[in-house]
Amino acid sequence: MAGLAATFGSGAMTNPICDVLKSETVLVTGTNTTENHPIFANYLKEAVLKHGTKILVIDPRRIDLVDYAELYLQPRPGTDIAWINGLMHIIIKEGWAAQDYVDERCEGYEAFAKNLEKFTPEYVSDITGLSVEELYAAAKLYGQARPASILYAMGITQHACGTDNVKSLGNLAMLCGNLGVEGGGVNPLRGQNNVQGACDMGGLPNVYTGYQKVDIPEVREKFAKAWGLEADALDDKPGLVLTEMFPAAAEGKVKAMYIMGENPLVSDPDLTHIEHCVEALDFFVVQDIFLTETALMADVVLPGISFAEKDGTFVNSERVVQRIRKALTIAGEAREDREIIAELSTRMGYEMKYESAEAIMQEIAQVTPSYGGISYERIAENGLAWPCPDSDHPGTPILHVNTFSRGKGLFFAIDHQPPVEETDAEYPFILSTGRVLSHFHTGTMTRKGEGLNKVHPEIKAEINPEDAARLGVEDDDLLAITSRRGSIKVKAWLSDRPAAGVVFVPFHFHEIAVNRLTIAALDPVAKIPEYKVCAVKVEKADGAKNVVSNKKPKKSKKTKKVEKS
Ligand SMILES: Nc1nc2c(c(=O)[nH]1)N[C@H]1C(S)=C(S)[C@@H](COP(=O)(O)OP(=O)(O)OC[C@H]3O[C@@H](n4cnc5c(=O)[nH]c(N)nc54)[C@H](O)[C@@H]3O)O[C@H]1N2
Ligand SMILES: Nc1nc2c(c(=O)[nH]1)N[C@H]1C(S)=C(S)[C@@H](COP(=O)(O)OP(=O)(O)OC[C@H]3O[C@@H](n4cnc5c(=O)[nH]c(N)nc54)[C@H](O)[C@@H]3O)O[C@H]1N2
Ligand SMILES: [Mo]
Repeated sequence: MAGLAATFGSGAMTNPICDVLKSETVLVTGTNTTENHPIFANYLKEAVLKHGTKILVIDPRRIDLVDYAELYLQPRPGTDIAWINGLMHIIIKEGWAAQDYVDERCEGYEAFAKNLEKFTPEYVSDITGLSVEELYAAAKLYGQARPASILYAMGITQHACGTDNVKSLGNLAMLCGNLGVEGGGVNPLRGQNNVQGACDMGGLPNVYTGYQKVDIPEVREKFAKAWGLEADALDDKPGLVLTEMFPAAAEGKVKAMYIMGENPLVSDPDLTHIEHCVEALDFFVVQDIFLTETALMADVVLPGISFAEKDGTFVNSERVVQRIRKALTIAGEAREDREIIAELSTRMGYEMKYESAEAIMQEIAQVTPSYGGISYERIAENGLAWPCPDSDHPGTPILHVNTFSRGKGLFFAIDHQPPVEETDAEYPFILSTGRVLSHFHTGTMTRKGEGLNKVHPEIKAEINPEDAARLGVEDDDLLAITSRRGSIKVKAWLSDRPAAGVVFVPFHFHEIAVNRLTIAALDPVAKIPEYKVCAVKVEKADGAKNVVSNKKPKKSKKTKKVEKS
């Protein structure tokens, strides 16, 4: 969001999902689409098979979508700025850039173009491991196509230079005039089912709903008025993001924490450090639908209920606000998240009462310009894409048509930045982490599904056969993978998906917690951790082959009282 907002003025997917059917080329990078966005991947396959779309995959791991690709490039992890700059260097030199579009709609071009001069194919080849020929072929495939779309996900963002990676993709799309057009765009595939909605609703430390900034006095006054408060009652200082809160807890600057629908004791980087941070808290509340690893450390657990048991809306990746409807009623003491929040607020002295989820949507529409025209009535059948400012507005499937949200699109001059932790003689492998199709994140939900556990009962480390041969390791042998921060044991899966020198481990299983190894190096703007690159050593481990169980972790001593969930 930070990268796209700086470049275009708005940090969301620019085009609808089905637009890839109209693209001449789709650049797919840092998204393992078939496993993590399988519905979207179906559109990509349809585009290739029925509409002549060409797919260019650039990913350090040979993902399944490569089977549908016109061209596949396998760069070293953490070298995206270099190859993107390299492609743009070639595109300008070959005259494939959309100069009229650039002159008319963008700014900052000169400094940007100057910076590209040194990114010659040879220089880029040195950094990325890609050949000069590969770089030319990729530049041609994207650079000559109109319209061309870019899809990306965590392989681009989860780096200490994640924001700059995103800005670089923005540069590339602007240079070729691919914004504000059907079949074009820069499209971040959002992750959690409603992460777009959570962001839209101000689930960020610096904005209210619809990205209205807390440091703008008129915005604060408007919200104060809507909530019946004094004009100056609301704080003008942005808060902390998740990855800043934990270190702040260790320093005693954050004393209490209330976590809702997040399991950071499995999902955050450098877990051993996170545990220390949580132990330093005076008071810790967790609101979840299951008793998670994180909930086990809490002073108080507030049991919530799942998506299937409540009314509301989810906003999908393409900004479409859609209804979800209550399908189940389950007896018990668990309550809707919104009811718990309202009740807490009321007990803390600010009475909050909403009769229904719909009443909340009415308030959202009143205080949020981009949601002004969204109502349950209008989205009863089909959703609406924001911005949708009033009740006659049809919604906005494509952003930045005619003009960018910020006026002109802004080019940035960006330099290659190596990963924070590079390999060396002691830690010679790059560790990359991510997901598999059958499991979701920390497994709280998917690991309770019998079918999914049959399909994917355990987690394995993908290792290139060349490395495995050197280590004397065969399929299912136990590996010890160690970083400067911790060590795990995990079975080997010999696979040519990762290149030699790279191992890939999913983070889904708490008992093989790969986040013991990952580094909490943060992007300076977005504060996203560098989950995709750290240095490890890989050894063949002795002893029994790894046995995976579903047993709950031991209760932490700190747990005082845990409500039945
Ligand atoms: N089945 C399933 N689906 C999910 C999820 C899940 O847990 N399970 N989680 C959801 C969530 S919240 C998210 S955020 C999305 C994530 O969706 P993805 O981002 O697709 O998920 P990852 O598995 O993290 O894959 C990242 C991709 O980036 C590549 N990559 C790694 N390092 C680099 C690099 O340096 N440069 C580039 N260009 N690529 C790199 C990896 O090889 C991989 O193909 O998935 C969502 N969908
Ligand atoms: N090594 C490594 N680590 C990563 C990543 C990676 O690629 N590599 N990816 C990162 C990314 S992109 C993400 S998004 C995070 C995900 O990390 P988390 O968000 O911590 O993981 P989830 O397992 O999705 O946790 C969601 C929690 O919400 C609960 N829940 C589900 N529905 C509801 C509800 O309606 N109400 C309430 N109150 N709770 C509910 C679930 O039981 C679960 O405990 O992981 C990050 N961590
Ligand atoms: Mo995510």
